[in-house]
Amino acid sequence: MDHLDSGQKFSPTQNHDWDATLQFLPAPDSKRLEKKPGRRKRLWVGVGLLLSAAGVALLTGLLVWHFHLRSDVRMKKIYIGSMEINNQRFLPSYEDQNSPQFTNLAFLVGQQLKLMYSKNSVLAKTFKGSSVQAFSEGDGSGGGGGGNSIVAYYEAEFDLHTSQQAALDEAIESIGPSAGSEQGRQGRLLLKPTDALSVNNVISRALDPRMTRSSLSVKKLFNIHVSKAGVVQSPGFPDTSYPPNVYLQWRLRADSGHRVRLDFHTLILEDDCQQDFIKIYDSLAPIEHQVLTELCGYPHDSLSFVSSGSVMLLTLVTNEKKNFPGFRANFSQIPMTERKCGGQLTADRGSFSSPFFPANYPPRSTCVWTIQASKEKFVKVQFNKFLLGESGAQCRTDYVDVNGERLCGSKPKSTVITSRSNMMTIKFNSDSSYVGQGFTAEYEAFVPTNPCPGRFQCTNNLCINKTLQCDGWNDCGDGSDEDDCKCEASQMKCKNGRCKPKFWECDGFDDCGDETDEENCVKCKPGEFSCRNGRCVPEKLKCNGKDDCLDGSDESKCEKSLVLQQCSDFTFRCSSGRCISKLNPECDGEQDCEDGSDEEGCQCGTRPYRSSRIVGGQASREGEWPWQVSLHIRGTGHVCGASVLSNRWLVTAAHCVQDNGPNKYSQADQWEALLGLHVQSQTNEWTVRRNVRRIVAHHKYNPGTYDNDIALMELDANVTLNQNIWPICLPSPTYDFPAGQEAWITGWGATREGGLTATVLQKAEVRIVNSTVCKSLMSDEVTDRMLCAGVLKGGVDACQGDSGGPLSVTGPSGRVFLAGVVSWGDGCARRNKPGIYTRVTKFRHWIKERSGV
Ligand code: 4AZ
Repeated sequence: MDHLDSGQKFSPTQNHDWDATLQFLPAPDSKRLEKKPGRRKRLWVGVGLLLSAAGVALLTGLLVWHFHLRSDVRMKKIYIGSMEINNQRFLPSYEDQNSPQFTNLAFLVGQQLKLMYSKNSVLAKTFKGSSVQAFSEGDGSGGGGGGNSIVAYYEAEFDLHTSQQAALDEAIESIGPSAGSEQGRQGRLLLKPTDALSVNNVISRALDPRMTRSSLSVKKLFNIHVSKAGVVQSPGFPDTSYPPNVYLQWRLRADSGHRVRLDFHTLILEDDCQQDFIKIYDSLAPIEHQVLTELCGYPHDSLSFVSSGSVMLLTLVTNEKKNFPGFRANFSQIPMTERKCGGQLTADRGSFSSPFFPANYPPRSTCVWTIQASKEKFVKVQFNKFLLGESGAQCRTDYVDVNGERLCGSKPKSTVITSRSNMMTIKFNSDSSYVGQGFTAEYEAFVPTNPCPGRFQCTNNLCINKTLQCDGWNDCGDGSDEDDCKCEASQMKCKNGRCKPKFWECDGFDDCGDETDEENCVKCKPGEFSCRNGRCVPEKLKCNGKDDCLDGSDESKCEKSLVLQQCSDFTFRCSSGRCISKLNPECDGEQDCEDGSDEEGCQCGTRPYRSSRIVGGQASREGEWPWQVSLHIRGTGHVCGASVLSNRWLVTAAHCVQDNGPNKYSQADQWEALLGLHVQSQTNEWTVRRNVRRIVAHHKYNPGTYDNDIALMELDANVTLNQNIWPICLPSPTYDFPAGQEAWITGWGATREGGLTATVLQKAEVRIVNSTVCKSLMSDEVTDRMLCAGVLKGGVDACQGDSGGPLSVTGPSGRVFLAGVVSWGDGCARRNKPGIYTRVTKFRHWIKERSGV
């Protein structure tokens, strides 16, 4: 079942064109506005026919001068603001822009603004008019108290010379939150007492210039009440791409005493936020001071947002037409009383987290936890996830304060802080803008003389199981569990005391962390460059545009990619047919080909999470491998893996789709593909099930040798890509996956040779193994269309049921490339028996030819 199509959809008929609702009040002294210099030019146009040619030329010259050279050309600038009106109750009729109550209050707000701006000479001179956009219930934080206030949202327009811009910004900023109340008191003297508003919390900021682009042809406003949960989505979702050149606003209002919650199910926009983006505000108007987040592309962090009060604004701005699905999000409301944070913690161990974790915390939150453990014990807190939004200098905006020490931004997993007493106070604070996912923390009281009973204590105070000490992996996070180890015979000892497998020596990677495994390698003579393939070439041939090493390594780390005189098997060929010197230039975020073809088709290989810890065979996180597919045979269940190449095509192993006695695996109708799956037999809202329309196995697949073990599967209907379904990048034929490079294998295959298959998707890190070494290790033939990867000391490998799945390698820009397809091996995870994979670079043209991807 494809869950993407279900759910209560929001009806776009609730829209209003807000252009029609903007009525600007006249400025206080608009008569004093200077005449535009352009008027004088019109006189010239009135001159007789004989002079018309000269007149037109002169006019053109004047226009050029006027628009390009003069620094004081007039311009219009829009500020968006809000003010809190104290001691007034919010009425439901204030939600209706056409009600008399709205009109009356809007008039008073306009008067108030006029008055406030009249006190500042810059503002008084340039203010053109204002319009109230909406009202919401205030929380009384501005001094009114008890929710007895209203927030007014307005737009103010100013007409100024370009040279006055900075002065205007400064003047607007000078009307700080407290200035409003002062102006309000003065206001009472000038306005009729009945018209005076007591205002507070006056904030205004320049409107995001991308929201005033002249190309924006459709502006729409949707008013939504979130008391009943529902769905909001970009127009056309999920069947067609969202429309170009639109500026859409969704105003979300919760009942009094409730927050708005918005959870994105899918969000895929163009990568460049200058073109298309969504922005979410803790407000009903796009005030920059209250932006919760700005998102574009395929964002990877938590996509659940909670407001501080009862309103939230979602905006979508798009530019020229591009083909991306857009978004779908669920809205709901949460009582203010729910999930209050902070409090007294008196147990000797426990946990706490930022409000609404794993959703982003709401802005303007403060929580204080006080830990009081038994006497004579100390307290330590370990942050397992720590990601705060905008951190600012000296952690002034969003921060966590632990016994006076401030933490902000992002922190590595397992950051530990200890106190030297049995008390600890933790304060969490978020300001009005840019939220983050927050943190989870565990605390524990300990006897100062024995901080890690029965476990190993890392230098950073983390406690880990003793079995993890000296196992070759950095479990502490600071490497201290791998220091001062006694190395086994198969391991080398680094200068820093760590042990690393001997076959990692001289593989071009700094495995020790202090380069000792890369020292004393068979070196080339002085003045020679040592190629990755072991050759030595004169140093001066490096970066000369020719592949002198014959593996491209002398041209791979050059400052600039050169256009080569000749192409070779190792150089990237641009669409123009010209070849460039840079190694693996595709989708690395830099344009290397003159025609930009190295950065085309790069909507692939990104995912919600980065892999962090190196372990052999552990459960992956949901969405970590969005290209992983589970191929099911009807009535049997999971049989093979596959990878998503596009919204229609998968790649798998040819040996998965061979008939086997009564099992007609070569027939498309026997198969079912599960995309976005994490746990076998547990589908969720992101899981998509598709029938297979067509199987294209490689015509040269050899069942005896497993040579050319690759097949394509076409789905019977396109899938909408989502957070958990995303294509992996295909490497070009010249992409280099050097020996020693880290790679990941994933699948639901057997967790040991001859064992049972896994329920939760497993991942393990392996390394690419040198082909010559591999050929010598394997008893069966390893052809050039195969690639070896594994951990030679054994214990980590792909196994039965993983076949067809990906061997994923992260490129320099963080995008993931499909280096191999799980194919075969001598058993599973045996010592000196790497796994054998189909070498995808050898089949790049074949894939293009057969699937168009
Ligand atoms: C299999 O039977 C299989 N160790 C896949 C991979 C490996 C071994 C067996 C590699 O599908």
